Amino acid sequence: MIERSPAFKALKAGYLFPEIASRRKAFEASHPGIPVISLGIGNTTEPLTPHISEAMARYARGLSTREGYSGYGDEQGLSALRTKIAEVLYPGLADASEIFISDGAKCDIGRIQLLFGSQVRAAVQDPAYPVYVDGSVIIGSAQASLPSSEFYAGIVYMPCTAENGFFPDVSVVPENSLIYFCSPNNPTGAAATKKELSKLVDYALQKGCIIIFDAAYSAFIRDDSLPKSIYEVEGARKCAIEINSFSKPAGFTGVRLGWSVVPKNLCYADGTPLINDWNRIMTTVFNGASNIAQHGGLAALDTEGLKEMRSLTDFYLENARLIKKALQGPNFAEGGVRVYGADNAPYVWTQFPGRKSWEVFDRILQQCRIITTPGAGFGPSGESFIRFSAFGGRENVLEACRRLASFKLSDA
Ligand code: PL4
Repeated sequence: MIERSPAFKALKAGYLFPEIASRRKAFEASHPGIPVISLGIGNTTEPLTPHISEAMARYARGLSTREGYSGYGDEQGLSALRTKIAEVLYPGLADASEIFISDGAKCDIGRIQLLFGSQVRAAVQDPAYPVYVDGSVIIGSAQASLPSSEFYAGIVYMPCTAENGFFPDVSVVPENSLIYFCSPNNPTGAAATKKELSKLVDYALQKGCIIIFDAAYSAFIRDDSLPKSIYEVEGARKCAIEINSFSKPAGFTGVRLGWSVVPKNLCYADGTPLINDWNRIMTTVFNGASNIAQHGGLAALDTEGLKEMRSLTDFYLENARLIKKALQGPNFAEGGVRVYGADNAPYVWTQFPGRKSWEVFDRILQQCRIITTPGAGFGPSGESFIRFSAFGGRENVLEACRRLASFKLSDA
C-alpha cells in the first residue's frame, strides 16, 4: 500500500474548529435543555443584505435563460469584479490585473503555499489563525517537534502579547522566510498601526522575506488612522501578497468569495515575478469562483452595497462592544481577567491569568452554556486566553452577556 505522507503524521491535534464543534455536540447531547449559545467559531449569522442578495438572485434567475447563461469564466475572475476591487479598495495601490478572485481567503492561504513549496521557512504571529501553521505542516515545510512541545520545528513563532501591544518582535524572523501576518488580527483583535506595518515591511525588504498579509477583517477598522491594506505602506508592493474576503463584511461565509493581490513588482530571488506562478496556480488547480457569488461581489462594491457592508460590520462591532462590556464586569475583574480587542475587529481576546484555556472553555460551557474558542488553539502564546466571537445574533449575544454576568471563575 501507499505510505501515509510524513507531513500528515507530523500534524498534531485535529483542526481547531471541528474540534470545538464536536465538543459542543457532545455537551448538548449530555446536557439537553437550555440552548447553547455560540460565541466560538467566527461564523456570520445575519442574513444577506437586500441589495447584494437581489443582485445574486437576479443573476441566478438569468442563468436559466439562453441570454443570461454563462459557464466557466476566467479562472482569475470576472474582469469587471477585478476592476471594481482595484478601483474601490486599492485606488492607486494595485491594478485589476494584480487581483485574483477566489472562493475565499482560507482557500487562497492553502493554495499560496504551493508557490513556495516545502523548502521555505514560515514565520507566524503567535497566536494565529491555525491555517498558516497547519497548512505549512501539510505542505511539508514544518515538522513535528518533540511530542510534548506546543511548537513545530521549521515554524518561527512571533509572540504577540499584551506586553508588546500584540505587535511582535519581527527581528526573530530569519532571512528569506515567509511571514504570515493578519491585521486586524484573529484572534487578538489588535489592528496594526501604519508605523508597525512599516517596521514589518522594512524588515521584509531588508531580509528578502515575503509577507502574506491576511486582511480578512479590514472592513471592521473604524479608526481612520489604521491601514486597511498593507499596500498603504511604502515598499509593500515589493514584498507582500494580500488576501481578503467578502465572508465577514458581506456575510459570504457560505456564499464563498475572496481575492488575492499579487503585485507585478514582487519577484523571487532570480527576478521572476511571483504573479506569473500565481497565475499558473490559479489557472491550473482552481476553476474560478462561482459566477453568482461574483455578481454579489460586484453589487457589494457599489454605493448601496458598501452602505450595506458598513451596517453589517457595525452590527457585529456593536456585539463585540456588548461582549467586551460583560467581560469587564466585577465577577471577571476580581479574577484579574483582562480584556482586549473589539474596537476594530469582531473578536474579544480575554486573558484569565494562571488558568489553562481549555479549562476556562469548559467552565464557561458548563456554567453559561456558551461556546467560546480556547486561545491555546491559536498557538502557545494563546494559553490562558479565550476568544469570544461577535458574529452572533443580537438576542443571543444579549442572553450570553446576561449569563456571563453570573459566571464564577472559582468554586469558592
Ligand atoms: C472556521 C484570519 C474564522 N471553517 O471565509 P474565508 O475563507 O474567506 O476566510 C477564512 C478566514 C481567513 N482568514 C482569517 C480568518 O479568521 C478566517 C475565518 N476564521 C474563525 O473563527 O477564526 C472561521 C473559522 C472556518 C475556517 O476554518 O476558516
